[in-house]
This record gives sequence, C-alpha cells and structure tokens, in this order.
Amino acid sequence: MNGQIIKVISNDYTVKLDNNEKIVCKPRGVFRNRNITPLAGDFVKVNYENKIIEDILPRKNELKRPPVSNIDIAIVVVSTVNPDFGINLLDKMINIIEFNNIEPVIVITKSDLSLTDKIKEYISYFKEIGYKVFFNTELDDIKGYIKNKTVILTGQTGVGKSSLLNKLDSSLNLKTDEISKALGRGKHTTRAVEFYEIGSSYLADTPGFSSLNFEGMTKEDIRDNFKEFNEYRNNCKYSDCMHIKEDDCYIKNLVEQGKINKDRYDDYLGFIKEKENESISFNIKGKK
Ligand SMILES: Nc1nc2c(ncn2[C@@H]2O[C@H](COP(=O)(O)OP(=O)(O)OP(=O)(O)O)[C@@H](O)[C@H]2O)c(=O)[nH]1
Ligand SMILES: [Mg+2]
Ligand SMILES: [Zn+2]
Repeated sequence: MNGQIIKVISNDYTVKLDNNEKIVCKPRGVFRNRNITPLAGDFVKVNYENKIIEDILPRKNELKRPPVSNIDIAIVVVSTVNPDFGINLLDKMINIIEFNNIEPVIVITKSDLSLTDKIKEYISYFKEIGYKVFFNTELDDIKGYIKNKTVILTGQTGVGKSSLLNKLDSSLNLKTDEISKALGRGKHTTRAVEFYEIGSSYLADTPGFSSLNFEGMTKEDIRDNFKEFNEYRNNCKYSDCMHIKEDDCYIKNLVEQGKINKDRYDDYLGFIKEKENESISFNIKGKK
C-alpha cells in the first residue's frame, strides 16, 4: 500500500495511507545499512501486515532543518513588530526556499499592533514580482491557497507561527510563546516532526531558527533566486552578468530607476559578500 509519512517520533513513522487510514510503521532494516532515513513528507510503500516501510518514492525536495521532504509551499511568517520586521532576513529566507524548489508564501502577523508605510511598500513590491502575501487574518484565503499542498511554516521565533496554525485549526491547541521554544529546540524532540491535517492540506510547524546560511549554494544560485532579476537578465551586456560591477547592466539601471527595490538589491550585494567570505574562510581552513 502507498501513503505519506506525516509524523516522525524517533523511529516511529506515522503513515497516512491512500485509503486515509493511519498506521505507525518502522523502516526496513536495509535503510539503516544504506544510511537512508525516511523523512516526514516522504511518499512510501508499506507492508500493511508487518507495518514496515518498504520503499521511499523519489523526493521532489528535501530539507535538513527541519528534516522534511516533498514540500510544496513554505509559509514565511514575518511580524511587523515583536520581533521587528526585517527585509534582510525575509530576503534570505526566500532565497534559500527558492533554492530548494519550494514556493515561498509570505504571511504578515501583528498588523494589529503596527503597520508602517514602509512595510506596506514591501508588501506591494513582493506582490508585484509574483509572490503571494497574506495577513494572518486572511484565514480563508490562506486555506484556499494551500489546498492539497504539503506546507511548512518557517520564520523567526515569536513571529506567530504556532498561533497561525491554531487559528487555521482551533482544535490544534499548539503551545505558543516560551513553552513552544523549549519543546521545539529540546534535545529529544529535534527529530520529531508532525504534519497537521488542516482541510486537505498538511502543515508542519517548525521551531524558530537562530541562524541561516547559504550552505551548498553558489553566488550564481543566490543571484538566480532573486525572482525580479530573471525576467530582464538577457538585457545585460554579459549573459553571465552578476549585476554588480559589470558595464551595461540592465538590472543596475532598474535599481537606479527605482523599478527594482533598492533594499532588496542591497541585500543581494550583502549575500554575495557573505558567500565570498564563507568561501575565503573555507579555503583557509582547507589549507591547514
Ligand atoms: N498582537 C498579536 N500578537 C500575536 C499575533 N500572532 C501571534 N501573536 C503573539 O505572539 C507571541 C508568539 O507567538 P507564537 O505563535 O508562539 O510564535 P512562534 O512563531 O510559534 O514562536 P516559536 O515557536 O518560538 O518559533 C504569542 O504571545 C502570540 O499570542 C498577532 O497577529 N497579533
Ligand atoms: Mg511556535
Ligand atoms: Zn546585469
């Protein structure tokens, strides 16, 4: 029988079968020998009688932290205040999500506390370049958009990820504030992931992260994950233009004309610098 892993607690894998039944399975011993770990999100073949995961179907994508696979959408939750809205972190999360072939969807929280013109400007800009942006009050729209999708919630600690899940499904009763931090980061629960069924969607809450980097990505990858560059890149003089110091760079012109958001472009320059510094320290370490 086929199904999808929707919950992992140490070596217990809850599989939702195609007939909607849920069973708890163990993985086949051979996975361990081959160093294969089934992930929450995996589509699997199971032996129903023995409750064994026999096979893992090819993954569309997989993430290390949280350890999940086959994600369609990552909801990037950002608050206007507490913690303050920061375009740099948002751009970084979007870049890494794009790199993993996942669609980022932005959800803004705490607009009841504050909503500056600057944030409104960013919201319209993100919409203009093709991203979906919702407020956490637009619950029906969010539900409609994620219908039948496998979704993770990501974002800084305290932005309101668990609160959003509770609002999407009031029967969830997820812990918010301090307690959720302890749970999410606790040693014994780091490998625990659960997808909640909300309507016909699967959503996983993830603990807020403390640091993010561009591990495994090249400078070109970082460039190509800026959606608004791609449409116009053929207008640059050089086909491999990095849009930094090159002559006749169309993208730089668009930034000067205010058609590409300057803050986002500055974040791009910063990310490239960060990547360069990462490579330098890597080389130094490598020589020792
Ligand atoms: N005023 C207001 N408060 C909110 C909103 N969303 C969440 N909060 C509050 O913000 C605090 C943090 O919310 P959580 O849902 O625990 O945040 P989280 O993103 O799950 O945090 P971690 O689990 O630590 O990653 C809680 O006190 C919530 O009640 C909102 O839209 N408006
Ligand atoms: Mg939480
Ligand atoms: Zn260019």
